[in-house]
Amino acid sequence: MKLNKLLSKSSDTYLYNFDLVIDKQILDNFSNAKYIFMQGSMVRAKVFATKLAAQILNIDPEYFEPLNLLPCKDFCAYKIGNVLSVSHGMGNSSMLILLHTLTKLLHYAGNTDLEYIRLGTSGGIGINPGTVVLTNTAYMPNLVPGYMVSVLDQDIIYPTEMNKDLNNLIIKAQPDDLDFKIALGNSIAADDFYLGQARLDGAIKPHYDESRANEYFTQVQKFNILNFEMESTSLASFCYRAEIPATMIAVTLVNRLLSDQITATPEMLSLYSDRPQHIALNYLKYLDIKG
Ligand code: R2B
Ligand code: URA
Repeated sequence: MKLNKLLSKSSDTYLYNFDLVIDKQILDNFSNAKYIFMQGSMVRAKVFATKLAAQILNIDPEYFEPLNLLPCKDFCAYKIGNVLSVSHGMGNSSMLILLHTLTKLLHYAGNTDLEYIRLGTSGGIGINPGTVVLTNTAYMPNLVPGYMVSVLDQDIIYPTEMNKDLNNLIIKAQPDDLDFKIALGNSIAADDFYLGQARLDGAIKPHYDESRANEYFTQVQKFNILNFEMESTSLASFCYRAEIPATMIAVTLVNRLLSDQITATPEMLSLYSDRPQHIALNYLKYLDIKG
């Protein structure tokens, strides 16, 4: 892990975005962490914490309610053994706030060896809904691999490669009889669900028509880009720079070559959304995590 050398536990005592005053109890709560799983929604982060307790620590869910370690309204964090289940909100800006704040907290709590994995949903490109994509490299919508940030008066593009060894290990950890497909490919993180993802059904009129959107999809597929979502570029570039192994496991809810709208039933959507968690649990069981 390679962090800002100017970080100082003694002067950085209040984490604004977590509304958290750092004291000994808080540092104890976040010590001995290794595997950090991030999801957009707070509900899903809690559901995953319950599954972790049941399947990794053999705790009967009937007698266990996961405890949210954060007092704020915007993010939540549950710790089960050395696994953290946190929420990151929607979009790169929310993800970046979470990444900076959580990484500082974990650093102050004495953790030196971390892995960050986003479990998410996405729009598939040329693959069947329900397929789960592990990301190799995150792209911007303009098909540049990297993440452009405007800092001071400069635009800087940072690398966005996810960790290859981590991806391979996650795939190796899956049983042969998994009843859905996993694909390794690239992802686009857009700043928007609609025009940023080449949809035609947003509230404002796009400057492109269907045939131009289809040309774009043809280009996208040449880069082995398999899905659209909204956080992979910030996650990949942050972790690349911080030297934290990271990846994204995102299920696809729709095949964007066939539809803009997500038409799967609530039952199917719920089944699909469980899949990244299922893959993560297989990975942790393979590693024989006891916490
Ligand atoms: C996937 O789903 C959300 C948008 O609906 C966004 O957080 C993402 O990356
Ligand atoms: N999340 C996205 O960002 N896009 C989709 O199409 C589905 C989920």
